[in-house]
Amino acid sequence: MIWNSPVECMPREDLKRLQDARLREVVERVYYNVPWYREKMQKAGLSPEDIRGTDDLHRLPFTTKEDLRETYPFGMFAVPMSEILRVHASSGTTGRATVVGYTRRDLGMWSEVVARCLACAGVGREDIIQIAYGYGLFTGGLGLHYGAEKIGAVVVPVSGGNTKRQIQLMKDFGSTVLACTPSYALYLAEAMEEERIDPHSLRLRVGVFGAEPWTESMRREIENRLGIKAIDIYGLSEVVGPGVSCECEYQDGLHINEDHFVPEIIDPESLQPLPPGSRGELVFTTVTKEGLPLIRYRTRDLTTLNYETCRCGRTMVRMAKCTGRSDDMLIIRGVNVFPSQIESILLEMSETKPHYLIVVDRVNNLDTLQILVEVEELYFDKISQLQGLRDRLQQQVESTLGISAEIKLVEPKTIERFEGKARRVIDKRTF
Ligand code: DLL
Repeated sequence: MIWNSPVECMPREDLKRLQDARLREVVERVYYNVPWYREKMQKAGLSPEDIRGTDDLHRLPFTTKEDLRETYPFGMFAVPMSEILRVHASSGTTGRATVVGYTRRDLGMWSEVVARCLACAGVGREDIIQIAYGYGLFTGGLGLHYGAEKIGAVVVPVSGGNTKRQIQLMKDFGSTVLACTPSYALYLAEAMEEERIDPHSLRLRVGVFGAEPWTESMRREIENRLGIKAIDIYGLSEVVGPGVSCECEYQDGLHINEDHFVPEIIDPESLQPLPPGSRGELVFTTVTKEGLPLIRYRTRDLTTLNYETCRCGRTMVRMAKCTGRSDDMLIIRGVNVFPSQIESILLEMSETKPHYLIVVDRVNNLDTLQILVEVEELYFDKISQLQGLRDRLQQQVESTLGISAEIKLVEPKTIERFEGKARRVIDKRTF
């Protein structure tokens, strides 16, 4: 079902006109209400009238997470605090949190875009949705919550963690939809196997997974183990939280709610916009937000955009699954390495489990790469097989990444599990 077909299937010329008008409005609002933006625009020699539509986007200054940190906590809000109804915050790996404020209209818009995403994922009012994203300052729990209520599904607001109870509720309530991080979905699958619960005996049919990168092979793994359709949902707190984009039943790119969030792809080095179809860093301008409107916010997520109409009928542009960020790339012995490349290799092997840890270090001025990976119980006692497996993994990593790695096969369940976002890389180097 398409939640808002007049918008989601709008002819692209009409959409462009809508975006142009909304962009003009938001530029004017930030210019007059956020001193930080006014200063930036003045420095660039721009006044609001110079921006007539999305074709002028490239003239505007960028906004980064660092900018939000510098103006912590509320320095970039565009309305008085009396207009703000809720705040969320994103922890980030280092430094201060970034804080996001929502007005009543922002919260309404957020529920609307999440409702669109859930409908896109095939979720409807007959569904029982178990929300196992964390509730609290993180946007996952509450973001999914209000969107699910809007479409009229039954919401089970269980939040993250307490795996045994998650499984119990899934059984007792007959949850049909699971919303959590993909790594937690795998963890749940594993816990079910341990408790000898056949996931296929549950009513679960769809997973709405996001908040961290995951590969196509991980999708296949989750779909097979849980017997569900695994849908990718994307978002970031600064822009709104979950609901920025989501896959439809064709799982062929995530439809961006473009009437609210205007995307661009830039070269993360030169910062120049890239032509349609190029892979680069995703940048968003929020054209309707009131509390914290953002102009050209650099997500650091790497993707491509596909403007063709989807088989589902939606005209909203699709972004490819994000499997890397312009800043999670590791440079090991001068070679660019994406953790997702390593994950794909591990998931291709039937003997290994999708639980791994990448440890990067520097010994005698030489970078080292160690990959710890759990081995299926079945294989763990067979030393000769383990040796062979280690050699194969080593070769595979070397031929894919172009650098060698030390593979350490570890016993099942020895690598730390996460209820939220998984931390899979430890970089011990000091630069
Ligand atoms: O993770 C919002 C969210 C909650 C999205 C629940 C989906 C579901 P942040 O904590 O601000 O917000 O983290 C945002 O997480 O820039 C991406 O790098 C990454 N990310 C989020 N969704 C995906 C996804 C939430 N589906 C950052 N695939 C983003 C890959 C994702 N990366």
